Amino acid sequence: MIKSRIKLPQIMLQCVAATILIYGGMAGSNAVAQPLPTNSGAINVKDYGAKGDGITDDTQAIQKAIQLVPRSNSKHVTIYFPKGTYSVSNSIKWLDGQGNWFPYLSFEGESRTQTIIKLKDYTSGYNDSNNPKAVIVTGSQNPKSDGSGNEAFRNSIYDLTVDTGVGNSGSVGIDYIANNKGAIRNVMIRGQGKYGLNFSRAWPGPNLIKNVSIDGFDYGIASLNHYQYGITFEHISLTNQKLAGITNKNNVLSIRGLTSINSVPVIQNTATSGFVTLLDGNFSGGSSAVSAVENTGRLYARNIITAGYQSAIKNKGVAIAGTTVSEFASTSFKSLFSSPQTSLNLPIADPPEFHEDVSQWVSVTAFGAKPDDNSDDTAAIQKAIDSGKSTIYFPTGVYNINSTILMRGNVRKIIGMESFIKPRAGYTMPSPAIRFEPGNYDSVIVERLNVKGLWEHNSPQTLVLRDCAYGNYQGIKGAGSLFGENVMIGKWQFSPGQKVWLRQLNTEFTNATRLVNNGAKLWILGIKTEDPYTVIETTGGGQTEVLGGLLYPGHGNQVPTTDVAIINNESQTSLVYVTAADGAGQDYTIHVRATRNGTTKTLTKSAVPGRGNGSIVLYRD
Ligand SMILES: [Ca+2]
Repeated sequence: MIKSRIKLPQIMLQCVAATILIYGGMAGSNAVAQPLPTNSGAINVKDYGAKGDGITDDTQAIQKAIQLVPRSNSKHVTIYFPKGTYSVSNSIKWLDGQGNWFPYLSFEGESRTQTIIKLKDYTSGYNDSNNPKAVIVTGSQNPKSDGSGNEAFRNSIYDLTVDTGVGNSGSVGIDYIANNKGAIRNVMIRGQGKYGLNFSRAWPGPNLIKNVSIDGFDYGIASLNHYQYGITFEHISLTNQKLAGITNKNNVLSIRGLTSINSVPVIQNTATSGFVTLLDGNFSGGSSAVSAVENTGRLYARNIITAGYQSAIKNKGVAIAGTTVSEFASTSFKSLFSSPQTSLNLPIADPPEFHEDVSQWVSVTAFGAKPDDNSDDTAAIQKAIDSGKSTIYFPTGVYNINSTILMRGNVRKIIGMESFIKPRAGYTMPSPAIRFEPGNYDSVIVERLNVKGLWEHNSPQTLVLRDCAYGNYQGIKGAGSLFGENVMIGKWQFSPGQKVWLRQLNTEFTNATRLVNNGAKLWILGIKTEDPYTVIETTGGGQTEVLGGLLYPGHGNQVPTTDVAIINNESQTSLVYVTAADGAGQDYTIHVRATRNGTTKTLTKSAVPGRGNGSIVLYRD
C-alpha cells in the first residue's frame, strides 16, 4: 500500500479552524419549532391515538398510523409528531397495511428538542447487546426478511429526538436504510444502548445524514456489513460513546463537519473495502492511549483537529505523529500530467436558509390546484407563486402541468411535501417543467418536490434543491449559485462562472453524461451513480472536486470498455471515489480521460488500487 501525507501551509490550517467554528455544530439547522399546516397532507399521529404525554404507551398508535394510510411511489406519507414525548415499548417498523416492509414514508417532528420518541426504561427485549433492537426500523419494498433491500425509497426522518432510555443495553436508536433519496436531518439520538444509528442491514444507502447529534451508546454510528451504496454525513456531533464514535466495516462514508467529544476513537474503519472520506473534523476529549481515527481500510482525511489523543490518525496499526492533519490519503493521488498531489480544496459553502411562520405559508390548493385528479393545475400553481407570498406549499399529491411553471417574484421557499409534478396522463411534460426567473430575493429554496421534467435555472438567484428528485437540471448562462442536497436528478449542466455545491447526489436514469461542467466550480460531497456512461465532464476551464462516494457502473450488465467515468478537458479535476462492481467487466476500464494543452491521456483501472472487482480512485489534474 502506498501511503502519503501532505502538509499544507499553516495559514490554510488556520482558515480550516475558523470554518469548523462556524459550521462544525448545528449550522443551518431547523432549530425552531416548525408545525405543519393542517392540510399539508401529513398524517398527525395523534389522530391515530398517540398521546405524546410521556406516560401512555404510543407504540400501537404510531404503528397504526404507519400501516392504516396507504402509500405508494406517487403517494408518500409523512407522519407528523406534534411536540410531546411519545413513549414506546417495541420497535416502530415501517410496514404497509398488509404487514409487509414498505418505504415512501417520513417521520417529521414539530421540534427537534421537544418531539421525543422515547423507549421506556428497562424494556423487555432491549437488554441483549448481542441482539441489538431498534426503536425505529425503516424498510424497503421487495425486502429481505429483516426489511432490508435496495428499494427503500425516500425514507426520511426530520426534526425530532429518539431517546432509548436507561436499562436498555441492547437498544438502537434508528436502524436506517434509505435508497437514492432519503435523509435524517435535524435529529438527536441519545441513549445507553448498542448503536445510535445503525446502517448494518443490506444496502443502507445512499442517503444523507445532516445536523444529527448522537449522545451515548457503545457506538454512535455503525455500518458493519454491506459495501453499497455509500452514506453522506454533514454536521454530525458525537458525544459520550463507550467504544467508538463511528465504526465502519465495508461501506463508503463521506463525512464533512464532524465534531466529537469522546475518550474513545472517533472513527474506526476496519476492513479493506471500507472507504472513509473525512473533511473538517474537530475531535476533543481524547485519550493518550488511542488515536482519533483508526484506519485499516482506505481513508482520505482533510482538515482534522484533535485534542487529547495520541495522534489524529493511526493507519494500519501505526500511529502517525501529529494531532492535526491538513490532508492525509492512505492511497496516493494519481495524475496524468504534472499536478499537485492534493485535492483541489475548493471553497465550501453551506446553503442559505429561510424559515417563515406557518401562518404566512400559502397552499397551491388555495388557488384551485387539486392533487391526484388528473386535472390540469398549471394556472393554479402559477397563481400561488404570483400571490406575493414567500412560502408556497404543495399538500402531498400528484399535480399536473401543461406549460412551464415560472418561479419568480416573492417566492423564497417551495415546500413540496414529497408531491410530484407530472403532465396529465397521455400528455407530455412541458420543457422546462420549472423555470427559475429573476425574483425579488437572493435565493429560492425548493424542498421535497419531485418533478419529472427539466429544472431550468435562468436567474442570478441562488437556488437550493433539497430532497428533490427526478428530471434534469440546467444552469443557463448567468445562473446563480446552486446547492443540491440529497437530490436524485439525472443530468446536470452547469454554465460558466456558476458555483455549485452538491451533497448526496444520486444520479441514474440517463443514457448520457450525467454532469457537464462547462466553466463552473463544482463541488460534490458523496456521489452515487448507477449504470455505465460518463459521470462528469469538465470543460471550458471549469473546476470539479469530488469528495467521496461510489460509482456503480455495472448494475448487472457489462460496462463497455470505451466508457470513461470522468472526462477532464483542459480543466481542473480532483477526485476521491470508489467504484463497486458485482463481477469482472462491471467496472470502468477507463476512470479518467484528461486533455491538457492538446495532449490526451487516460487513467485506467489497472493503474489504480482495487476494491473487490471495483476500484479506488484518487486523482488530480
Ligand atoms: Ca390536478
